[in-house]
Formats: sequence, structure tokens, C-alpha cells
Amino acid sequence: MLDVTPMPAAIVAATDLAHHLHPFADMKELAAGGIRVMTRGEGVYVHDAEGKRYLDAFAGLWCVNVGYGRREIADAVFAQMNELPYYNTFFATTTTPTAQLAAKICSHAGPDINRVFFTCSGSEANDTWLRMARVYWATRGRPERKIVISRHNAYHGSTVAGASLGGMKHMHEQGDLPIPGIVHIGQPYWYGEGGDLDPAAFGLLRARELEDKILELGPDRVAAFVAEPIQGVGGVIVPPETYWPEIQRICRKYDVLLALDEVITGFGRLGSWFGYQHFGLEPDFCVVAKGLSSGYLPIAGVLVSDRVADVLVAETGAFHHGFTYSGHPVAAAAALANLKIIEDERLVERVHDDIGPYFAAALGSLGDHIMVGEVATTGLLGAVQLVLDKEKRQRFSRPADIGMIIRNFCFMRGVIVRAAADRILISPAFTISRSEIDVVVATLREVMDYVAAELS
Ligand code: PXG
Repeated sequence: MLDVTPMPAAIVAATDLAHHLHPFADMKELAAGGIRVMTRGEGVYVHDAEGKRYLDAFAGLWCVNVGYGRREIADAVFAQMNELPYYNTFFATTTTPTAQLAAKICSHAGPDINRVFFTCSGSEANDTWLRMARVYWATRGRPERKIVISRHNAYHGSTVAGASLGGMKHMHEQGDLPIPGIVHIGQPYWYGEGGDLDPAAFGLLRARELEDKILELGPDRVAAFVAEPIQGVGGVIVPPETYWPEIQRICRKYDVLLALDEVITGFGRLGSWFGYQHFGLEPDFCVVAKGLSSGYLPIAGVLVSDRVADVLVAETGAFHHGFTYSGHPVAAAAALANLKIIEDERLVERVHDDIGPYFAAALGSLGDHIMVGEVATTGLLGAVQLVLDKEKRQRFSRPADIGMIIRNFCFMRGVIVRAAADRILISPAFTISRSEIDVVVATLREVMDYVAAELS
């Protein structure tokens, strides 16, 4: 056995803080506040080194969709490691799990998507389709179709292209982003930005910003529009019903490629294999990551529509793009085992027919709370909008603080949720039980009761 010498948690934390730069972290703050060592997980629970157990209502980072401790995935990984731990997919070679995984993904993707390009992360997958979209247009003799339209408050990753496609101001402020050729329009966040309009009218207004932007730039210069079907990091923003049909209409009218970033919504979270099936959309690219392997190993990719792939395959020649670990056989084996669990246990159907509706009703019951402005859910993705004055839809002056307070109190009570400004986000494993959902909702209510009483 490999000697990972056991260490007391305090030593692990000190060693980590001395040598490990964390993502999205103020390292000084982290050092002052301390760091928790997580040690193991089973089902929807994780444990820390002090022996405390948490109900993880966030599936790690929106990804452990089949829950922790799945022996089938570990066994598949072990077997593939012994058989062939690595081989590349560059020089006219492939491996069995890689080929099988590509076919398996396509079997759920619908008739118009039959190819996958593999990457290691969602960020790389966004870089990939961006280059591919420009190559597609160049191949078709339209090299001036280069610009990509995205949205404010979108999240598409942390690479230079991913962060540029994203619409996070604090990310753009670091490292001179966005890069040229990427522009942003408004998001369909009715509660926060809808003003006096009803949701339907606001959804149309925000969708038509896409048309306005295309006309402003000139349709001949626009390559693609990119969006998450439901923004995740941005706050689980479920768009008004009018939004997506109008976006689809506009993309078709101006022949603008539609790239959907389904890193969070892919593989069942919305109660359909892909979010575009839930919303009835026909994307040209679909970015997947997290749920593809339920986070057990890093693997991601871009599903490419026939419309684009047929041109690439027949006319482009080589697409000069790829990663050492594109289609990594061990990660592919993990993903195959994960998808087999989702199929065998009918987890997509479970989210759609059973636990999703239960989750919607349970979380929705918080709508009567004095601190709650709206509850938005689709499948097993949910958000609770915190609000200072419910009637006036008046938000807290420091939204990030109130979200973090609620999140931290839940954490102390053994329930893990995420805060995005003044929205509390929930994205549990598809295997979560009704009684576990009840615990999450009861904890949130208890914490909000306490905070509301303190505030008044
Ligand atoms: N697109 C979307 C929609 C995502 O949610 C990415 C792309 C990037 O994927 P990678 O694999 O490169 O991380 C993501 C990732 C958070 C958090 O704080 C969310 C993500 C990543 C890190 C933190 O909620 N989402």
C-alpha cells in the first residue's frame, strides 16, 4: 500500500496552508479562519477529520450526482488502471472505454448529436468549442464570423477563454479580461433585475438583447451565443418561460451557433439527460463535465451537433487542438461506470418523476418565510432568494454577507449548501432521500428564523 502517512488534522491543515494555493481563495483570510480537512464520504454525507458528519446538499461542487462511496466506479477505475492506465488519442489510436463512452453519451443526446470531443475540465471544453466554432465558420468560407455573445453573471470556467466567456466582473478585473471577440448581454434574472415587468415580458426583453447585439455587431461577424440553460454559479437563475424559445428563434434567424454550457445541468440534474431536452432546444455545442463522472475523476467534453461535426469531418482537415488527457481511459472507465449507475437506477427518471417534484414542494414551502423572496427549482437544482423586504422586493444592502451568514450557520448545523450573493443554492446527489431533503429544508428554516429574529 502507498504510504500516505496519517497526520493529525491540525498538521494537515497547517501543511496545506503552507504549500497549497487554493482556487478562488483569499489565502490570508483562509489562514486566519482555518481550514477543514474532509476525510471520507458515503451516500450524501461527508465526514471531516474531527469526526463530524455533514449532509452535503451541494454534491461536492455540483457534481457528485450518484453520491459518495460508489464501489462500482472504484472497481472500474482499478481494473482499467491495471489493464491500460494511459494511452493517447492523438496518433490514430484510441482505447476501448474512450470509444464506448463517446457512444454512450451520444446515445442519450438525441438524433442530431453524434460526436464528442473530450477534455479534462469544463473550462477546457469551453475553450474547445470556441475554437471549433471559429474553425467551422472559416471552413465554410466565413472567417469573419468570430464574435461570441455571452451574458453577464455567466460562469464558463477559469481559463483565459472560459473566464472571458463568463460574465463575472471580479474575474474580468484580474488578468485583463475579457479577451477581444467576446461580448456580453443581460441575464434573465427576473427577481433581481425585472423591475415592474412581469416575468414573461422580462424574459422576452432579455432574449431580444441578443437580437439587438447581433444587429449592432452585424450578423456576419457573430459566430455563436453561449449560455447555461440555468445559470449555476450566478445563482441558479431559472429563466422565465418566454426566454429560451425566443433565444432559439433568434439564433436560427441569424444563423448564429448555439453553445449550451451544461457542466451543471448535464446528465440528469434537471430531470432530463441534458438541459436542452428539458427546454426543447437544439444546440450546436453542449459542454459537459462534472456529472459525466460524478466528479470521481476529471473528465469533460463538448458534444458537437451533426451540422458542425459534418463540416469539420468532411472539410476542415485536422483541428489542431487537444489535450494529453483527452479521452483518458481511466477517467472514461469511471464515467462509463457512473452512467451505468444512472441508467440502472433510473436516476434521471427519479429526478423527473419523484425526488425532483418532492424537492420542489419541500424547498418551495420556504416561500412563506419572511426572509424569502422567491424559491426557484428545476429537477434537483434549487435556489432560495433572501430578501430584506418581501413586499417591496427589496434586497439586503450587502447581499454577499447575508448569503454567507445563512450558509455558515447551515454548515455549523451539519448541512452544506452554497451561497451566491443573496441566493442559497442547493444541488444534491440524485440519490438523496425525502427525509434527507426534509432535513435540509428544516435546517434552512431554522437558520433563517434565527437570523431574522437577530436582524429584527
Ligand atoms: N461551466 C459551468 C457552467 C460551470 O459551472 C465550468 C464551466 C468550468 O468547469 P471546470 O471543470 O473547469 O471547473 C463550471 C464549473 C462554484 C464553482 O463555486 C463552480 C464551478 C467551478 C468551481 C467553483 O460554485 N463550476
